[in-house]
This record gives sequence, C-alpha cells and structure tokens, in this order.
Amino acid sequence: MSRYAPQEIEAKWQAHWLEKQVGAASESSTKEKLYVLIEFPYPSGAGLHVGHTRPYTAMDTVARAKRMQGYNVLFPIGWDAFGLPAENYAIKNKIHPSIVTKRNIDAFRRQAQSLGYSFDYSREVDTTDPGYYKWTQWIFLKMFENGLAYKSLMPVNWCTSCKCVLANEEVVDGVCERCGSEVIHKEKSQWMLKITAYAQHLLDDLDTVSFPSRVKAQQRNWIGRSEGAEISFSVLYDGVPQAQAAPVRGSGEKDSLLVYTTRPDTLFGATYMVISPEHAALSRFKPYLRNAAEVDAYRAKAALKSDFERTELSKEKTGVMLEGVSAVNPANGETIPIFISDYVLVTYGTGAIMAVPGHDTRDWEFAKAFGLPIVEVVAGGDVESEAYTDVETGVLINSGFLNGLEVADAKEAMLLWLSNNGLGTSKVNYKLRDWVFARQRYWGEPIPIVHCPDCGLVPLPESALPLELPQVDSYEPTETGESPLAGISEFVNTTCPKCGGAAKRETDTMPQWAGSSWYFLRYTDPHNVTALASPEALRRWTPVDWYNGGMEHTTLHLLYSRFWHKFLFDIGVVPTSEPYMKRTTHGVILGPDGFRMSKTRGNVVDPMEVAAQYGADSMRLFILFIGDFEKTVTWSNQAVKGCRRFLDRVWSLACSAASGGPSGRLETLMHRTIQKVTEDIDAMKFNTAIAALMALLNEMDGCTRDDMRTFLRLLCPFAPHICEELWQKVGGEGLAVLQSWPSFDPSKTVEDEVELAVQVGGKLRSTIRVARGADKDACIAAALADEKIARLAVGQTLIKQIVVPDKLVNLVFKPL
Ligand code: ANZ
Ligand code: ZN
Repeated sequence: MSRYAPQEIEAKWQAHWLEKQVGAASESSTKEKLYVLIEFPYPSGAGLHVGHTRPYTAMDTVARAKRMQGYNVLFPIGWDAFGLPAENYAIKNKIHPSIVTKRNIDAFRRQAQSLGYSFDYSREVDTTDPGYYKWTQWIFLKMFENGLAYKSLMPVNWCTSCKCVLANEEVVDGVCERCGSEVIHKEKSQWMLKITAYAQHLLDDLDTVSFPSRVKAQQRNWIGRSEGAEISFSVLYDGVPQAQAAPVRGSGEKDSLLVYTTRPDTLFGATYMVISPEHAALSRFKPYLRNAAEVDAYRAKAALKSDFERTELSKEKTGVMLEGVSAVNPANGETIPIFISDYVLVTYGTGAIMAVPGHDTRDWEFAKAFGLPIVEVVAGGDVESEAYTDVETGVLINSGFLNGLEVADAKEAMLLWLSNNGLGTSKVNYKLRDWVFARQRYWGEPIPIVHCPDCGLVPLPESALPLELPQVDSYEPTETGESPLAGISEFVNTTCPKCGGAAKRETDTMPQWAGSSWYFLRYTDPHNVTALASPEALRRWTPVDWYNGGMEHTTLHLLYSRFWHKFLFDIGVVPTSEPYMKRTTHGVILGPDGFRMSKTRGNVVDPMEVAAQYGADSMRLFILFIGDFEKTVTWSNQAVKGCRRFLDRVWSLACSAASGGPSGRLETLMHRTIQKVTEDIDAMKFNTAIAALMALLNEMDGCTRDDMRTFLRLLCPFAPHICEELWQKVGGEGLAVLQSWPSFDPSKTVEDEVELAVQVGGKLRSTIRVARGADKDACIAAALADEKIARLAVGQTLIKQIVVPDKLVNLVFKPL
C-alpha cells in the first residue's frame, strides 16, 4: 500500500482538470444555472494570502458541491489590477505598471490553480486590459450623458502623502485608508458620480435581496436617510454702523438662513444658530462682522481638520460668535445669535442648524461651553444636567401652540404651521454623498472627456474607445496635484470631437473602484467586442446568485456596484435592478499570536507554504475547519496537522477497503452524514461538515469500497485531489469531481431501534433493543423475553412494572 503523498498527486490532477475544463460554465447546458462569485483579487506582488484563501476555498467548495448537485455553475476569476501599489512599485523600480501587473497575475493564477480552485479560467477578466476598460469608460460616458457624471468645485478629502483625492469611504478615522496619513480638506474641481440620485433605490431594494443583516444595516446607515424639515430663519444685520448696514436694510432685501432639522417640534427651543465655517453666507456677512479677523482665523483652522475630527462626539466644542449679525427664531420672534463652529458640516443638510441645546447633545455641550440659554421644550428630562433626547415619551412645553402634544404629533403640527406661513417645508436628507470619481494618478482608466475652450466638457464618441493610457517615463504624481498624464503633451493636446478645434484631454484617471463596479457582468461574456456583454449572456447568468466577500467592502464596492447596476438597469443594459441575490461574508483570520497578520508584526502565515508542506487538500480543509466561517479566528499550526492526519487515515482506509456493496451497519450514519454535509455547505458551516466527515470516517474501519466511494464524493468539494486519486483506487468510474452528489433518504437518517436499560428491582440487569417509540406492553414483553431477565424471573411473579419510553424498563418480582 502506497503512502499518501499529496505532492505526487495534486499537480497531476490540477493539470487534468484544467484540460478537461471541469470548472468551465456551459453556455449550452439545460441544467439550472448558478452564479457563484468571489471578490476578484488585486494581484499584488505578495501573491495570494490567507485573506484570499478563506473565501476562495469556501466558495470553491460550494461551486464544486453545486456542480455535483446538478447545477451549471459559473464560478469565475479575474484581476482588479489598477491601483496604487503597482504604480508605486513602478515608480520605485522603473518598470511599467502593466509589466508588473502581468507578472503578478500570472503568479496569482498559478497559485490559485495549485490550491485546486476550480474557477472558469477561460473567462478571466483584467480591469487594466484596454478591451475591458473600454467598457468601463463606456459606462462612464453613459453616466455623463445621463447627468450622473459631472465636474464640480468642491472641498475634497486630500491625502497629504498619496497626494491624491480620496472618497469619503476611503477616509477611515480621519486618516487615509491606504497609507494612514493625515487627510485634509482642499477645494478642487472634481469628477463626481451622482450616487445620491440612487439613494432611495439603494435603500428600498435592500428589502429584495438576501444579505446578512449587519451588511444591510451598514448600508442603511451609510445612506443615512432622515426625515425632517428645512426652516428659514431671517437674518438681522444689527451690530454694524447704520451706513454699512443700509444697503441691505434700506433695499428691503431680506437675508435668511435655511437650516435642516429632524426635530421641527423643538423650534421653540432654538436659542442660537450655527453655520459651518465654510458656509457661503459668510461672504455676505463679512462686511458687517465686527470680529471678521477672528472668524477668518477660525475658518482657517477648521479647514485643516477632517470631518471625523470635527464631528467626534467627545470632542470639546469650539466656535466663534458672528458679531454684527443675528437671526430671528420664526416660532417665537426672539433674536438669537449666530455662531460658526466646526461641528456643523458644510456637506450635510444646508450647512446650517438651529441649535436646541435642551434636546441635542452637541448643542447642549456647545451651549454649556459658551454660556448660552438652554430652554426645555420637551418635558421628561433634566436639561440642566444633560440634553433630553428621547422622542418616544415626553410632551411639548414652553412651545406655544405645540404645548401638550407628544413629539410625533408636535412634529406634524409644526410642519403644517411652517408651510402655512411660508417658513419651511418637510425634507428628506441622506448622509450619502456623491462619489468623488477622479484620481490624480497614472495607473487607472483615463476619463474619456475633452475640455474644449468653446464647447466645454465634450465626451469622446464611442468609436474612440478605449482611450488608452499613453506610455510615460515618470509615473510620479505632481506636486500640484495633477496626474502624471498632464505632463504628456501628445496625450493632453487633442481636438474637440464636437467642433474640431484645439482642445485638451482630461488627465485625471478613474478610482480603483471603477473596474470592480461591473466586472461580474463581464464574466458572462468576457470576449465580447461589441458590447460589455450580450443581452443573452446577461439574461442567462445574471443576477449573481451567491456573492461572498469581506465586510470591509460593504459601503464601498458593494454599494458602488449596486449603484452602477441600477443605472445599467435603468438604461436597459442589464435585466435586473439588483446585481446580487445573496451576499455572505467571511471573518478575518488572525496570526498565530492572535493579532491581525502584518508584515511589521512578523505574524503573516503564507498559505502557499502550508500547502507546499502539507498538501493543498490539508490547507483547504484546515482553512475551512478553523472555525465558524463568518467569525474572526486565530491561525493554528496544530490544526493543519490534524487535517493532514485525517487525510492520511482516509488514504489508508480507502486502500484497505474490501470490495462489496454498501454496509448495512453504516446506513443510518451515512444518510445522516450526507444530510448534514449537504445542509452545512449551503449554510457555510464548513467546519461542522468536516467534523461530520471525520466522525463518519471513525466508523468506517473495515468498510467496503462502495461505502468509501460515497464518502469520497462527500469529501470531494473540500479536498478534491485526494478524492480524485482514491476514486480511481476504489473502482470509481470517470472523474470524482464529475460525479453526482450522494443523496440521502430522510427516513433513513433516524435510528429505528433504541436501546433500553432493563432493571430488576432498580438494578441494571440487561439491555435490550426495541423499535423507537415502542409502547409499554411491547417493552415489557421484550424485557421478559431477554435471556438474562428470563433467568432471573424463574420462580417469581411480576408485581410491578415501570416503563420510560425509549429509555428503560424497571421490573419488580416477588417469589411465587
Ligand atoms: C434641531 C435639533 C433638535 C436637532 C434636536 C436634533 C435634535 P440626522 O438625523 O443625522 O439627519 N444637523 C443638521 N445639519 C447638520 C450639519 N450640516 N452638521 C451637523 N449637524 C447637522 O441629523 C439631523 C440633525 O443634525 C438636525 O436636527 C440638526 O440638529 C443636525 F432636539 O436640528 B437638529
Ligand atoms: Zn469644441
């Protein structure tokens, strides 16, 4: 009997499977389709890491099981290859990013294949391939045509180290998600995508998909719908010399400030106003301000802070009162001061608030810091010691016509009053911001727009796509924040597609999230040169049935791609409004020391090394056996060895299996295990599925080849190489990976006999087997028929019998 030597069999089967295209999805099959998707990797120079292998192994197991279960499975792979690391590497090593990218892709593919991943490698997509990004640019042009791509001067997040604009989603805790450097605000003219136009759709359609509740909750929070009112406060230019104020007052013009509030019911409690340091009204106010210098100094300081720093709850409130202007509370006519403070963001609502310190915590802190009046307008708390923010209970007080109403009713009453008096309207707001869609870097999709001095922004015609990246000598971003493309005059100087006059190309490129916003569509028809995919292919394969990915993408890629998909649906390109029917997520794997794996900690485990040492199958089993799939787990070298020992036993039992049909002895356990493994794969409980297979193996000593063949079919999606090899050894026909999935009979999964303890006078004397659920008389009869009991009963008469069904029989005898 040969020993199990994975290194001798794995490469052989990988090559064989590739040749037989066992992972290829069929365009002509009549089987039901199943589109199983993983998040395609960024092919970094470091190769596949543990973070890839957990989701990929899981979904490969799912894809393999589903093929065996009779589905026509689409399980594709591709490369999300634009982005900064390749560019930074290129800068450092003076190699074109495309060369580095190609090298990395080849290495990734080799590694994926050596772990036995059954992707459909014939459908690979590469976001940096002009044949691919032609369609990324095409979608952009469609968005431009539909008013969803626009350029606007706006404050943007600027990473001081990447020298690049970041999306809100890329700023984490006030620093750049990528490099950890400080992020400041800068005014720049930016390409934007109007994702906000889809805010309500994105929210509503969450009800139609099967996503984990925490994913839905995160997207809902990120979209941040709130209902409230916009209320107008008139502004007085009060503290300035009459002559200066005259132009406004004398002309009869009225100035006003619009606020957004979710609590119009508290209007009587608004004791001051706050506008953001960037608020446009400040330039109007400036001539009337007595403390303009102080105001300017505060604004300069605020500009250096990130939104995160500014809105942190615990932060001490700062601000400056605008001396020379004031506002009027429209509900009670009182004059109230106006402040600027950085806790009010220019990018939300109207950039101005009515401050109600009695019932808003931030306002309360500010009022305490500045000695401003706090008026209680909802009874129920103690507003001197903290803001009373409850909205479920409490009634309005100190609020004129609202007095005595509950909050919900007061909101309605106030809204009616405001609209009747032309002072306000109800308003829905979203936290979601439009998506900053430009990077000042080289290695991204060029934006296919021309700046013409006469025609303005002119889109390239479709025939000019793809607009390819030009060859450059230097990939470094410029100090002025312009893309390296700005330095290539052959690229920049062009003619206007509309008027033919001299014009300049846009030199910003798209952000990394562009190519990944639609890649799953391209898989359905990856070589199409006339469309991003044919309508037939899209109808055949979309929507994605099952998409597994990381929690970290919930408010980035997952939201972006839903937005693009909805847009493509609206313009008739895709057949469904949601791209993914079901989303699952995996937990993080920590290093053996329990910390997040990182180069600096030196606790990074290389899955390829593990596979080289123990075999790809042991690596696959281990990564799934390690713990609950959705949970964070810690790496353990011990567990890898355990998985290898299990496979060693599989090997030796298979080699010694006797010929013959299924063993009756194993029938129930076999049916149970089939059921468990089938259900556990669907529920992503891979660890308990593997445990059930281990338990089954423990009972398989002396099993037949038929038993072993069933076992191998069950194990095959997890550890395909060893199963393929042993399948041949135990007389299986064809390829193991092409076998049908074992079926189970639910009625055979229950044990139909149970063991009963038989006591005589309370002492255990024997055990018997009876049918499960056997009645009292049957149990007693069976007990009395037992040899040992019969012997004891000689010369005695039965005077008492107690039966606990399925458990025990107790008999009491008395001598005759
Ligand atoms: C008065 C008020 C009274 C408020 C009260 C709350 C409680 P959400 O739910 O997140 O939409 N706000 C409005 N615009 C703001 C801005 N640009 N920067 C900072 N804060 C802003 O929050 C809406 C509430 O946040 C608004 O309702 C406003 O404060 C504040 F008892 O108005 B409220
Ligand atoms: Zn022109």
